[in-house]
Amino acid sequence: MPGPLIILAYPKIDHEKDYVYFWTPFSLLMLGKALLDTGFEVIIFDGNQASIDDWERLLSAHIERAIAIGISIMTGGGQIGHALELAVRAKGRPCCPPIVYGGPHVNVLPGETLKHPLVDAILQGPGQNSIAPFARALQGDPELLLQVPGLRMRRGGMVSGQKNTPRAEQLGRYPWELLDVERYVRDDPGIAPRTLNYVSSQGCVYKCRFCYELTYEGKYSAMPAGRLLDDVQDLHGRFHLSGLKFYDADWFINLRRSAEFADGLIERGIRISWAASINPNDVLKARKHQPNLMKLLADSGCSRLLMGVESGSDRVLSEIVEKDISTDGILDVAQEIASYGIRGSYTFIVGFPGESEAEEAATYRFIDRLRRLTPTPETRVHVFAPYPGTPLYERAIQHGFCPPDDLEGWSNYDYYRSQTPWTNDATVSRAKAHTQMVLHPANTR
Ligand code: B12
Ligand code: SF4
Repeated sequence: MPGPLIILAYPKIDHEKDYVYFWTPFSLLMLGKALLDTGFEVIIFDGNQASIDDWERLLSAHIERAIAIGISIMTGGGQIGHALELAVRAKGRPCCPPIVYGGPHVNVLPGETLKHPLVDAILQGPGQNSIAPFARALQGDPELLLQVPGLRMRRGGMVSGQKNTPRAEQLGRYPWELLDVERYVRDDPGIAPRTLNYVSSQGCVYKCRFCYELTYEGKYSAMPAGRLLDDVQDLHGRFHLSGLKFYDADWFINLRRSAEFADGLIERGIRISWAASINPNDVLKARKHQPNLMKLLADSGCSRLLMGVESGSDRVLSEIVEKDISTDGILDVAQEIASYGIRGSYTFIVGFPGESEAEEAATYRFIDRLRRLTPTPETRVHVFAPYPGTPLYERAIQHGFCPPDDLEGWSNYDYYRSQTPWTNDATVSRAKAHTQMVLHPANTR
């Protein structure tokens, strides 16, 4: 007999037009796994795959036996607005259980989130640590709530749980049965026709000053290569995958794990194209500690590496971003990547607080230089948007940026539009003009 039910919702994200990539709600798969392992029943609603009418149907069929609804939110992309719409529909039902929110936005602005009348509780930090204790506490002694990691909840007065210590346990062996996986398999140009996304680590060790990974005590931990290989082998066979796109913040932090994974793909004969993100300093470190890494990656099917270059100005890189690398160093790394036939996918940010027009122009010149490499790299330019909790957010406020102060305000916030007084529509147009992605169909491996 199924246990008590938790409904987990990943609200829709309003993506830019013609966006070609695809995504899977890993946050909810991780929470789902923790709940299933402790005897709860779970339903996942993915707003990127289903409509608001589907949500209404789900509520009609299941809300009466649900003990909680969990909703994931990140800052921007309209996701918070869609989350509130899901909450309004649920609250309109007479038997709505408590609605708890988690995710990147909650991790950085827990107090502000909890102020909203449609929010009953928040769980800050990795939800795989907190969701099952929360569900258990809802069923039993309210005193148990005081032990739930990361909890803040209005119940009579304010109830606060313990601190949720970041650690990335329970990664992998995701409960794919909670999703219709075929709907997430995608022809990803630059990887392969049957590509699925995957997350194998949490956190980052670098300290780029605009990045969310610096917030909420971001700690790094990753699945060991062997376990990751077992999972990939299983997925490859089960869903006939030809491609894998890692969504880890930086997949290459542990160089030994990276080499073992690539080696393992070759040894086990898993023929798959794959892509992941890398910090340029990983490549420099690999030259010392894993000198054959790049060749191994290419031999194992790595077809694209995504790297945040951020700027073509050495002053911006060192004084504003703290990227710990110069433009010469980045060019050297990009040349190495290209020399193994791996396509670079390089992202940039313009409009940093204190960046001059000449420095922005240097970024565009640097992009032109990188695009002379073969294979021609993809380039994507974003306009700086200060994200709460990051060091550059504070600096942006000093430069005159006025942040939104409620959930609705944060919903329509992203880096495809000008968010600061020192950028404008022209900054956005220049950024778009230098964004060039590979859009032709993927090659089969
Ligand atoms: C994949 C991805 C996307 C996908 C979709 C997301 C998806 N389905 O997961 C796409 C490509 C659509 C996307 C878009 C954007 N993204 Co994005 N994305 C990511 C990425 C790379 C991976 C997300 C992921 O699966 N992580 C793994 C899971 C396990 O981690 P998690 O989501 O944080 O979940 C954990 C906790 O947060 C918590 N949790 C999460 N949900 C819930 C819910 C409950 C109830 C509970 C209790 C806990 C909980 O528990 C989870 C397990 O530990 C992350 C970076 C990263 N590596 O995390 C950025 C990230 C989430 N994106 C970010 C941003 C800013 C964006 C954009 C808004 C960028 C923009 N344009 O301005 C856009 C929005 C859309 C638009 N208009 O363009 C930021 C969010 C920062 C913030 N303050 O919210 C991140 C963190 C990147 C960064 N380092 O800055 N993104
Ligand atoms: S390397 Fe990437 S994920 Fe890590 S702090 Fe820098 S921008 Fe963020």
